[in-house]
Amino acid sequence: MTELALRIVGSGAIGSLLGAGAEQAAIPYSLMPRKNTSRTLEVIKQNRETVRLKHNAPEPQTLTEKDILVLPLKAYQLADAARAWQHRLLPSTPVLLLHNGMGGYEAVRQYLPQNPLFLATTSHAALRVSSNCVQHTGSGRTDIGPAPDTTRSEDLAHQIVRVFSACFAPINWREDMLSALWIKLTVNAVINPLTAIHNIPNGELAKPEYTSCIASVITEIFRVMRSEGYDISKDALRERVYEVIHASAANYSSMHQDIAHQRATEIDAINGYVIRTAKKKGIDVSTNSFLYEKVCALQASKGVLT
Ligand code: KPL
Repeated sequence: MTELALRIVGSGAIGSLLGAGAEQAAIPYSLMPRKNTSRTLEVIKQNRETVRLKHNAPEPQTLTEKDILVLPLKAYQLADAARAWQHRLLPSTPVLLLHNGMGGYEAVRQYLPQNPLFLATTSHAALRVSSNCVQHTGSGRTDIGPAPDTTRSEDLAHQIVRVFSACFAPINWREDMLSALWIKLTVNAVINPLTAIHNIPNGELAKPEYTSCIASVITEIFRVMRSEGYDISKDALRERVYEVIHASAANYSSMHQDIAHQRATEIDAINGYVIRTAKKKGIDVSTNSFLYEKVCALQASKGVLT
């Protein structure tokens, strides 16, 4: 059986890491930067091995069901990417979203109403260390599964698991991806704004001075999740948050990096999503709102246009 070919949009840290995995596993792929660029790209793996990526390799004009369009982008870039690609996909071309925060699949759906859509979240960590080099800074796991409105195809699910297990292991197939995304949202809603606001690596958040703020963000999201029908305990959410704080202690979060490089952050898709969902249910999320306002003010002070 032929492998699905990975058509990866953008050349961000996670997209590059995926490309490096495909290169090593001899899986057909192309890495398609959003802006035209001729630079080469290297990925330094955790064992210090350097993988050189086929950058700007010729890409097919139309993607078929033998391709999977992978969008490892910022949440706010997804709608534009889907609009740009809509005329180059067949209705049967599968599309995979890999981003922080929530709301991505609704944004993509307006342009790709029929395509089988898959959602993923990863705890692999990678960092762009220079304009042409990405480093894999932390091993993790990737949850993948269908979007809620995508009808189940056993064959496609197997193909996706096979190809991603070969280049981005370990893979955990989940039918309930929204629940996995809410848990990751909680992790990001704690770590990302606090590390950006206080200009600290993730591990500093284990210090007692952050305990009560972290507890409050988690309690608020727990209430919102419950109101949305998710059956999870506050302890399980807290455990996951601290697990990631410890596992990624030396890393700087993506929001910290965005602020440091004067880029727009994903605050709208993270704490902003919590606030919008809470508002519909009349739930108080004042700590999430406080962090949201702080990050917006930081962005404005750096002259970032959103
Ligand atoms: O996803 C992340 C991010 O930085 O965006 C975490 C898990 C917080 C790791 O840094």
